Amino acid sequence: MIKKALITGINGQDGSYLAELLISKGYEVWGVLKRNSVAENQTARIPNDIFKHLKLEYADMTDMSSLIKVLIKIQPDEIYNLAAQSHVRISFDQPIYTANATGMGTLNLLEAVRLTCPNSKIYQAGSSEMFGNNIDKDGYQRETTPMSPVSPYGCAKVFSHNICTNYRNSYGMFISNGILFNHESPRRGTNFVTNKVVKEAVKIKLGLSKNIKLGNLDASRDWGHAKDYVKCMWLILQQDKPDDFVCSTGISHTVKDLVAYVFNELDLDWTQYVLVDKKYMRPEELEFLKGDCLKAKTILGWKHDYTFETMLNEMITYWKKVYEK
Ligand code: F7E
Repeated sequence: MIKKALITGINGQDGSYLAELLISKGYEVWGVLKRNSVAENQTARIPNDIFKHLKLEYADMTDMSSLIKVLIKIQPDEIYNLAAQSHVRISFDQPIYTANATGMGTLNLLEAVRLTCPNSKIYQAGSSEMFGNNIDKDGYQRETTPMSPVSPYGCAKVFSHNICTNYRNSYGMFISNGILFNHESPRRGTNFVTNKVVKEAVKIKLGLSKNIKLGNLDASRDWGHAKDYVKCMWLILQQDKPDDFVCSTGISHTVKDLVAYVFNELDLDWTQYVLVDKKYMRPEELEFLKGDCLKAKTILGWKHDYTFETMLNEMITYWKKVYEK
């Protein structure tokens, strides 16, 4: 029988790659879309060849009735909860909206599933932002590392993580938490640091811009490719029992390393073009992330196809194509 999957946040970077993966595996893929005043933006990141296979419905994580309506109609085998206000710095500007969409939204979904289709398997998109500045003695964060978030977004994700574990234990529902470290691609929003740096560096190279303004250059992140990470999400739901898994590369680079690599690939000296602007700093910064994904590798058999360098090279090629036109 054909499996049915429902993706919340299908128009995001991860939603679009996950939809592609599930379609290639023969799933019937449903997505929920949040209404956007520019209709084209609702599906902007979904390539045309994928779009024609999708079944899309309007729903919003803050509106449980809309979720119930969609779940009654679809009765999905697997649900991937990727919807969120996912920008950490913006979560300081819109903390209540972030708590509602990213935190309470998960509880709305869990209740809707419990009432309408309690046997559906649920994947919850957790984040390394949940750890805050906690690091284990060996320098890594892993499933057992305590969580002390340092942003409204991180706090909302911790609520979602905990309520998912609570529903799993209380009601015997199949709910698994992914704990995903930063993951990027050409489809990443250009207000996240990787795609912002690549896009602006390519514009500088082509004479279309003079400089780039950034925030904290010393923060260090564990950056992987979104295409690799959606494979991990799928594997998590193919297990016999629900569990929690870190998904990371185990390598950390500073923002400065990222900038230096991208500008160097374009034969530019980054120190000539990068300005620091307080506007892009966070009131409280998460300084260092490096994830240990041994559990995912061992139990799920998950592995990466991309490195930090091949991922950034793909992004550089993408933006060159856009601007060289
Ligand atoms: O920042 C620094 C910034 O916004 C990375 C989301 O997917 O990953 C993402 O959250 C670092 C931070 O990602 C700029 O201060 C410097 O230290 O690309 P980002 P993020 O905040 O780590 C986690 C795992 C998620 O779950 C989130 O949803 O880069 N940084 N200058 C800057 N960041 C931005 N955005 N813009 C700058 O100009």
